[in-house]
Amino acid sequence: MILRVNRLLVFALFLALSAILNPAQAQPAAPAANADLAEHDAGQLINGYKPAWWKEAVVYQIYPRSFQDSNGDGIGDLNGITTHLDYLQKLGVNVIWLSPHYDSPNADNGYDIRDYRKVMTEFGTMDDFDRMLAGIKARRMRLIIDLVVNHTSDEHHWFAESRSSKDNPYRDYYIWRDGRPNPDNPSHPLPPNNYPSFFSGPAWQYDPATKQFYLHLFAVKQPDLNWDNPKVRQDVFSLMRFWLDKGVDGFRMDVIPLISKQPGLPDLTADQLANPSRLWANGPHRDEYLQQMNREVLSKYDVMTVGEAIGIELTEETNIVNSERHELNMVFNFDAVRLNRGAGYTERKWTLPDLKAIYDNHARVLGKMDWDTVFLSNHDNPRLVSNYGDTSTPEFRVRSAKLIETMLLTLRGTPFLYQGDELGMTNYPFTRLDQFNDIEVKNAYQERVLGGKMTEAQFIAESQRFGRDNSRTPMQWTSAPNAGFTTADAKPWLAVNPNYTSINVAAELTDPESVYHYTRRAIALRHAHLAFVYGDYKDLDPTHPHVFAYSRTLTEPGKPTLRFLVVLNFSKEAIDYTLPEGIKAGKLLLANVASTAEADESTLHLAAWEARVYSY
Ligand code: TEU
Ligand code: CA
Repeated sequence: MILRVNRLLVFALFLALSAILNPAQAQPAAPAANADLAEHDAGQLINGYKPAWWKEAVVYQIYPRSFQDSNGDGIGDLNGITTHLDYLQKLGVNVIWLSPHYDSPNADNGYDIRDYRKVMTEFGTMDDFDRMLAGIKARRMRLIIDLVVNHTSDEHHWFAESRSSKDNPYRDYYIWRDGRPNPDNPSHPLPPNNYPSFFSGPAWQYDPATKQFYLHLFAVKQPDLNWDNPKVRQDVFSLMRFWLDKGVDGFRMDVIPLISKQPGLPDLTADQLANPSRLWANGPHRDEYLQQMNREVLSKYDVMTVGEAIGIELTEETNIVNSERHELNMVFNFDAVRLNRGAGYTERKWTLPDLKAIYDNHARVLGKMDWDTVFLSNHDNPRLVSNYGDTSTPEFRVRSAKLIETMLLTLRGTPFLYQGDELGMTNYPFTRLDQFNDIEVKNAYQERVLGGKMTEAQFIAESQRFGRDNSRTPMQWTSAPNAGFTTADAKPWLAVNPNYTSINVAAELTDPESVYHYTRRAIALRHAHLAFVYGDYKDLDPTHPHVFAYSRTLTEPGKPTLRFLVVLNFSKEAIDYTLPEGIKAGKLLLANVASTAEADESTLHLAAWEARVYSY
C-alpha cells in the first residue's frame, strides 16, 4: 500500500516536472500496458534492464498509401487511418509507425520528401494529421514517424537552390562532383566514381545546369544530403523538433547509417562492390552525427528511435544502440528478414537452425545496455506468411501465420508487425510488369531484362516472390468490391489482392479462430508478462531441424522465477517432440491448434505448423 502511494506521488511529481521542463509533452504519459509492471518502482532495473515504454511496446507499421482511402481517390490517407484507430487499439498494439506522410512527388512512395513540414496532399492536411495524432493519444497509443534524411526529393527547395548554381548557398547541402574525362565522348563526362545505386544504374546523375554530377544512392530523384555540412544537420534537427513539438513519440530512421560518406569518395574495390552498404554504412562521422542529434534533439524528449541498420553487422550494432553511446534506442537488423534472399530477388536456401542461430547470436551479442527489434516483414519485403510460412493450403496459411506471430511476439526485442500480417495477407499473384508500381522493380527491369541479363518470365517470377509491391497492396477490410479499402467504383493505386473475398478484417473479426484474433491474444499475452520483454532468452534445441523451442525466464531477487516455454513446429509434418533437459511443458497459455495441446507433459504431439506457449 505504502509502495503504491509512493509510486503515485512519484508519478505525479514526474508529470509536473515534465510539464515544466517540456511543455510539448505535457499530456499524461500512457499508463504501462504491462500488468506486471505495476509491481515495479520507476527506475528499478528489471533483470538488469532499465525499463522503458518502448521496450514494452508492440509496434504496428502503417503504410498510409495502402491502409484506408477515405475520399474515393483510390489512395489511402490520414483520415482513413483515423477511422481505424479503434481497430488497432483492440488489436492491442500500442505504438504506430507511420511510413512517410510528407509532401512528396512519390518517385519512391514518399521516401522522397519535397517538404518536411507539409502533409502529402493525397494523404490530407496538417489538421488531419493533428486529429489522427490526438485520436492515437486518446487511445493511449503512441505514434512514431518515418524520418527520411539521408536524401530528399530532387523537388525539395534545398535541391532546387543547390542545383541552380555552384555558388548558391545551398550548393553544399548535397554532394556535387566533377565527372571524370570520357576519352570516347569528351562532351559526356563519366561519373565521379563507380558507386552503383540501390535502384539500378550508377549512383551519380549529371546535371547540365552546372555541368557536375550529384550523388543519389537511391533513385535519381533522391539526391543524398551532405551531412558533413553543419547547416544540413541543423536543418534536419529543426524539422525533427517541429514534429516532436507536435507530440509525436519518436522516429523510424530510414537508411540512417548512410549519412556519413567516405572521405574523398574513392572507387569501391571489387570486394566492396559485392556489398557496398558495408562501406557506406560505416562512414567516419556516423556516430558523431547521431550523438549530436541525440544531444541536441532526442535527449530533450521522451521518445523512441529505431534506425534502419542497412550495412551494419550485428557485432557493430552496439556502437549505435548501447545506451551509453547516446545514439539510437534500437535498429532493424536485416539478417533474419533477408535470410532466405540471395542477390537481388533470388531465393537462398535456409534451414530452421540458421534462423535459430540468428536469434541466438542476437541474444549473445546484444546485452543489457542494448535493445533489439524483432520483425520479419515491412513495406520492403514480401508478405510474412508467403515469405516464411506456408500458403500451400488455406489451413496451413492460417496456422503458419499464427505460428510466426507467436514467435515475433515472444522473442527478445520490441516486435514490429506490418499492416495486414495480422490477417495472414499473402503475396499478390503478379504475372505482368504493368501490375507493378515500385521504382525498384521498374528500374531493375530496365537493367536486367532490357539489358539482356535475364528473361522477362524469370524477372516477373522473382519480383512476384520478393518484390516490395507484395506488401503494398491495399489492406483488406471487407468482402465488398475493392476490399473496403476504397469505394467500389474507384481504382485503387495498386490492385487489391483477389483473395480479399476470404481474407479480410470483417470476416476475421467474426471468426474466433482467425489469424486476427490469435494475433490479438498473442499481443495480450506479451503485454501480460514482463518475462517476454525483460526475460532471458534460451534456445533449448538449436540443432533440431523442424522444432524451434525456447524459454524466456525472468529472475528477480526475492521473487519466484517466471518461466515461459515456446514450442514451434516449423514444418508441415506432425512431430512427437520430447522436450530437452527434462523440461515438462507446464500450463498452456496459447496454442494455434485447439485439440492436441498437452499440459504438464515432456513429450508433445505437435501437429503441422503447431505453436504453443506454456508457463512452466
Ligand atoms: O529501404 C532501404 C533498404 O535497405 C532496402 O530494403 C530497399 O528497399 C531496397 O530493397 C534495396 O535494394 C529504405 C526504405 O524502407 C525504402 O522503402 C526506400 O525505398 C529506401 O530506404 C530509400 O528511402
Ligand atoms: Ca484518399
